[in-house]
Amino acid sequence: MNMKLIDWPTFIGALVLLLAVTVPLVLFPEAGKEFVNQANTFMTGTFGVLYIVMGLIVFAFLIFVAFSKNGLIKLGDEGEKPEFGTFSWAAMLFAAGIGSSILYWAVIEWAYYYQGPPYGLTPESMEAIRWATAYGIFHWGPIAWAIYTLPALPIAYFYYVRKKPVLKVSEAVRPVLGKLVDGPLGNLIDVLFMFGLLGGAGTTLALGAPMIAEGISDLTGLEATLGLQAGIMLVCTLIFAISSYSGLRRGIKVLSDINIWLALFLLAFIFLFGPTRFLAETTVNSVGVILDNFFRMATWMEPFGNLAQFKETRFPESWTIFYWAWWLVYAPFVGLFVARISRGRTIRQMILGTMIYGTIGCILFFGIMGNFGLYLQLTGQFDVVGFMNANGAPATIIEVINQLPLAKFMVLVFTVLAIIFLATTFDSSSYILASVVQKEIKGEPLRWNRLFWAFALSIMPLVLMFLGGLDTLQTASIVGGFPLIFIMFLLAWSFIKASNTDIRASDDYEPPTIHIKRWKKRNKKKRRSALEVFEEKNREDNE
Ligand code: NM2
Repeated sequence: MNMKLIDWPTFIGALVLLLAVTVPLVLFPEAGKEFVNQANTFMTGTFGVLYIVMGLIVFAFLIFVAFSKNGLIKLGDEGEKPEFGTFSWAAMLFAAGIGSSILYWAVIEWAYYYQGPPYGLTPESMEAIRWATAYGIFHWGPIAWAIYTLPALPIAYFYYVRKKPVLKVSEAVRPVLGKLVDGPLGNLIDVLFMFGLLGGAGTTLALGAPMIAEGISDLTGLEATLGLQAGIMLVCTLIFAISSYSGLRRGIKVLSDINIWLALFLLAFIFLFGPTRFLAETTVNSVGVILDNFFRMATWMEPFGNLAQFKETRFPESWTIFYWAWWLVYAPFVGLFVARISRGRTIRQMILGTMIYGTIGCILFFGIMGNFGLYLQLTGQFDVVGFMNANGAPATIIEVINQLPLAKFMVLVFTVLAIIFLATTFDSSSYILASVVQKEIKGEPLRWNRLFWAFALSIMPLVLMFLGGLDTLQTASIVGGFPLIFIMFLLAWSFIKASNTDIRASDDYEPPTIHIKRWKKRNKKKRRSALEVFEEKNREDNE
C-alpha cells in the first residue's frame, strides 16, 4: 500500500463529513428525516431560482465554448487519436452518468405529471398528457447534460493540455483561486464535491434498490422486504467493487459495453413488440413540444404561487429544481470521468458529444418506456396510475414491464439491466472518489483506495435503509450539493481564464494543437510548438 500518494486532509475530511451526517441520522432517524426534509424545502424554495438560472447559463456557456476558438483545443497531443472509439466513449459516458434511475423515471415519471401537471392544468386532461410526455425528456435533456459537461472542460484541459497528473475539482479552479487551492480551501472544495456525490448516490440507491427488489420478487416469489433490498445492495456493491478494482479498461469499459447492448435490446424489444406507431409519434411530438417551449420550461417558476388567489403546484421545486440539483451533485464526478476518457478529442467534440449522445439516449428511454406505460393507461389495458397510487412506484414499474410479451423474460432483462446500470455508475464513482483523494495518479488510482470508496458509497445507504431512513436519502442530493452551484461558476471561469491565456501565449492567437500545422507553417523559424509554450507556462505557474 502506498500511503504517500494519498491526500489525507481530503480523505479524512470527506470521511468525517460523511460520518457527521450519517451518525445523527442513525441515532435520531425521525428528527433527522424531519431536518433533511425541511432543509430540502428551504433550499429548493429559497434558492430554487439559482438552480434555474445556473441551468440556463451553463447551457448557453457550453454552446458558446463549443463554437468558439477554445472549442478547437485538442485534449492531448497533435495527431493523437482518441483513446476510446466513439461508441465505447458514448457508452461509458452514458453508463457512468446515468444509473438505474433512468429505468425508474423513464417508466413512471409521466404518471406523476399526468396527475399533477404543470402550469395549473387540469389533471389527467389532454393538455396534461401532452406535457407529461415532454417533461421527462426535458428533465433528462440538453440542460441536464450541459450541467454534466461543464466541469469536464477545465478538468480535461488541465489533465491533457497542461498535463497535470491530478484528477481533482480543486485543481481545476487553480487559475481563479491560485495558491489558495493548495490550502484548506482546496481540500474543502474536494470534500464538498465528494459529499455531494455521496448524497447523489444515496438518491440513486434509494430509488434503485426497491425497484430491483420488486423485480426479483416478481421473478422468484420472494417478498420485497428490507432484507432482500439489503442483499441486493450487497450484490451490487460486490459487482461494482470488482469492476472498479479491475480498472478502467478491463472492468468499467466492459461493463459499460454490456450495459449499452442490453439497454438497446430492451428498448428495441419494447419499440417493436409494443405499440410502435404510438411510441414513435408520441416521442416525436414531445420533442416538438420541448423545442417549442424550451425557454418556457427552462424558466418556469411560480412567483405568485403563494398568493392566495393562485393555486401553487410546487411543480418547479419538486421537479425541475430537484432534477437540476441532482444532476449537479453528479456533475463534477461525470466531468472528471468524461475528462479521463476524452483523451484525443477536441473540447468541441467532447461538449457536443456529451450533450447530443446523452440527450438522444434519454429521449429513447423516456420516449419508448414512458410512452409504453402511457399507452397502457390510455387504452385501459392497465391502469398504471391507479396501481401506482395503491402499490407505490417500484411495484408499478415492474408491473408495466409485465405487460410486455415474454413478460417474465423481460422482467429479468429489466432487473439485470437495473443492476448493471447501478454498478456502472458506482464503479466509476468510486474510481473518481479514489482519484480525488490522491495527490497524484500514476495510470490509475490505487486499488485499495478504489475498493475503499466502493464500499463507502453503499455502506451509508445500507445502514440508513435498515433504520428506515431511505426516503431521507432521496433528498440528500439536494441538501448535499448546494455549494456546488458556486463551484460550477468557478469551474467555468477557470476554464476560460486558462485557455484564453494559453491561446494568447501562442503568439498568433491560434488555438493549440489542432491548428498546430498551420501555425508551424506560418512560423517556420520559430519551431516552438504551442504545447511547449503551455508547458513552460505551466512550469512558471508551478514555481
Ligand atoms: N441523474 C442523471 O441514478 C442515476 O441514474 C444517476 C441521476 C442525475 C438524474 C444519475
